[in-house]
Amino acid sequence: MRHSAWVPFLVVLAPLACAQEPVASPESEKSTLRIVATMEQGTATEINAARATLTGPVTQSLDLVRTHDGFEGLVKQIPTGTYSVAVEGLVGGEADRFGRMTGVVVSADAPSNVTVTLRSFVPTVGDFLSPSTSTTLVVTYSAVRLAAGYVVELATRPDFQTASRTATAETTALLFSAALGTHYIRVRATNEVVQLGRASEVRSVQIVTDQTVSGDDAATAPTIGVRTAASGTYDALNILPAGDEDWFAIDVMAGDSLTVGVRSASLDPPSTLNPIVAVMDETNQLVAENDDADGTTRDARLRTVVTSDGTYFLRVAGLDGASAGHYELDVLVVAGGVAIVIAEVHTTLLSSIRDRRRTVITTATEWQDFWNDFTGVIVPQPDPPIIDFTERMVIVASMGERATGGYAIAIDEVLEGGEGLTARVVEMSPAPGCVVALAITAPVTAVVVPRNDGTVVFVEETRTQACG
Ligand SMILES: [Ca+2]
Ligand SMILES: [Ca+2]
Repeated sequence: MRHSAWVPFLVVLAPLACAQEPVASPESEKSTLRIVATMEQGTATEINAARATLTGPVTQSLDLVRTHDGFEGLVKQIPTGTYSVAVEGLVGGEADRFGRMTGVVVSADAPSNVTVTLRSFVPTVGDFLSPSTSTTLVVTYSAVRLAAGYVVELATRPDFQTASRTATAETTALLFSAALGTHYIRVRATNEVVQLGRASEVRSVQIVTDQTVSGDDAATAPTIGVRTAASGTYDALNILPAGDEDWFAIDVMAGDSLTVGVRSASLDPPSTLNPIVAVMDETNQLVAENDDADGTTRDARLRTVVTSDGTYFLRVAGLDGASAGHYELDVLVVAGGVAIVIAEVHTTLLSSIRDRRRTVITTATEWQDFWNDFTGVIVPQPDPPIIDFTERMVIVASMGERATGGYAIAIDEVLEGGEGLTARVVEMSPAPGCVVALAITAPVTAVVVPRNDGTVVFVEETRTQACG
């Protein structure tokens, strides 16, 4: 007798279900609320369903029914009190429109009414640069009324299978991808009622590989220039995928100074790449290598003076072959020469020289004029150091007026060779977020060197100083 075995089971279940029903307190009053949802004028999408969510003394959801110009529904027997009424206009089950009325009073005296206007809940995605060499994509989209946040979906397939989702409260999102090719992006709005609104139109962007030609090793490295002609910024480069190496060749002569910088963290927006840069000689022996230029950045930077004529190689890679992203390569070749002895250095942060200068002083009169400005804020002014201008001259670099402390300038090297001298000027600025003195500064440096009647070439370098 199979049936008889089920009977006792049902008998036991029924009383339990009854006991779990909420028991209304006898004194609470009940009333009825009529919800009307109307469309904002000019909205084109056809809404095929609408759902209302009440929050207040009770929380309740109900599907509304279509009327000739909108949707409506009746909520009966709800406790009196103040409610918030949210209505989602649905397309294919997803919220295409949204509206909300707060402070809706349901009283016992008469049936209450609320009208909620439904407005678009779908963001519009802005433009990208396409094609892009950037593995960091900046996506912007329109703000949606009553949205608490946005979910940005990035996928390599138009059906958004295996999409990555980025949630943010902003109308700009930073997305990262380690893949090449077409990427698809769409955005959804979200709030306390709508978990994921209807998706925006899908936009696509191409991530392409290096636009500046690079090689994979010494044998395939393209020559980017001969000596000073190699100097410049090479952009639109990627280490992609992780493990990629970019190689460049450069022809130099013994004594040439070579500065190589790889910018990634300091790009705007910053790249995900943590670069390392290396210089190899003709026989592939490592000459110099750098991971981080200093403690404040992941950018790589090195400087070396090459010791033989011929081809040298620059290699850019991600740290431990693990990171990927785009970067810009700065190359600076200063034609050879011998570092000369700097006899004296005079430096101040508090001059009265408010402009940016690069000058050479060759007479005592010019020196006296300069000294007046150099010591401009000191009372009484000290006399200028005596310089024999038949034997020596002064190279001056000023940074110009700055609104705070934290800035400094130096001439860290003077090379002799070719047509005259090359002075390397380093301008230092405080790292973002550093606490700096609130005082106007005007950094100046002057170096005294052996007289040279050739030209003086200034080579510029900028650095960010760590806080402290
Ligand atoms: Ca590459
Ligand atoms: Ca690094």
